[in-house]
Amino acid sequence: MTAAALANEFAIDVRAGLTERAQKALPPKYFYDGMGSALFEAITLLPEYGLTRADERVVRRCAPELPGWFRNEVVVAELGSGSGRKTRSILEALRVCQPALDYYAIDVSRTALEACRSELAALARVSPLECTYLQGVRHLAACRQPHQSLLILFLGSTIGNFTKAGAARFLADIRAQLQPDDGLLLGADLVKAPAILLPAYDDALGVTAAFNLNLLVRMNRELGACFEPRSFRHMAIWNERESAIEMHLCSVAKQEVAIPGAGCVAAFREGETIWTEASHKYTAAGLREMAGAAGFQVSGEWTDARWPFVETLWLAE
Ligand code: AVI
Repeated sequence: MTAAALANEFAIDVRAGLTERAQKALPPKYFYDGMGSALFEAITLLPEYGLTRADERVVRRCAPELPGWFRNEVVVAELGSGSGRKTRSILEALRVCQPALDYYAIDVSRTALEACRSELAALARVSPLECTYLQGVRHLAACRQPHQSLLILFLGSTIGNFTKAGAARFLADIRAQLQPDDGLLLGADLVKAPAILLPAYDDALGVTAAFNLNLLVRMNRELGACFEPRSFRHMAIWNERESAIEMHLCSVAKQEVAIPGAGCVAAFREGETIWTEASHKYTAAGLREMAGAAGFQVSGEWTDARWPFVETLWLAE
């Protein structure tokens, strides 16, 4: 997508999300501008947010077992390359039997792709694909050789930020591109007590609050909006029915905010919120059900004991 198309999509989503719905909402993908990506990196270091450390621990544990699941040469593709830090141990393990390794990083963010290339270039031939996840997988499925298996990495519980229906659709769409002997390694955060989850999304230092409020700053910068970040406060809520932590931006007063770049004015009641993210938490049984429904067979499961988090390997049947 060109920069102009991305800007236009942001304006359309802002207008629809802040003026046309009973519950105002913005898609979480807009968190990740330069500042948002830096704040997310800081979140991963917070004592309250154990998710990323758990993901890294489990990836390190399962990596040496991965080559045993594949008979063919493996081509690795990662959805949402991030910094590439977690991926190191997987590439190192695969290189033991396959010294010349191809790794495709799929991300819409050029900055993330560049960071990932410099982190992993010593371990594999790194090819960045600047496109959506599905476009990237479609492209690789079409141009891979018959003797190659695709191993798709979707780590960090990013699947949790999809709606339940969206996740099911997305996984089925990925499966439709794969062949028998291809695999998906999925990282997912597991359900745990709200007393642990709530501080993870509302930390004492206020880093997650800044990450959330940065959306307002982004609208000010990119759409000429007039948000006063201090007139909103960060909220994290545990939604028991959906097994999800929701993040909201709550208006502390009745106010109207002009957003010229989106061609609208957003009106807020005191206490009204913009819903900015849902982070779904799973059970191992729920994930197995999702795998079956999408047409995968669960082949391996590795769980972290300190912060319940699972890495699950699904093979295309
Ligand atoms: C990227 N994603 C898995 C994170 C999560 O935990 O849902 C994003 C995040 N939001 C607040 N803190 C971290």
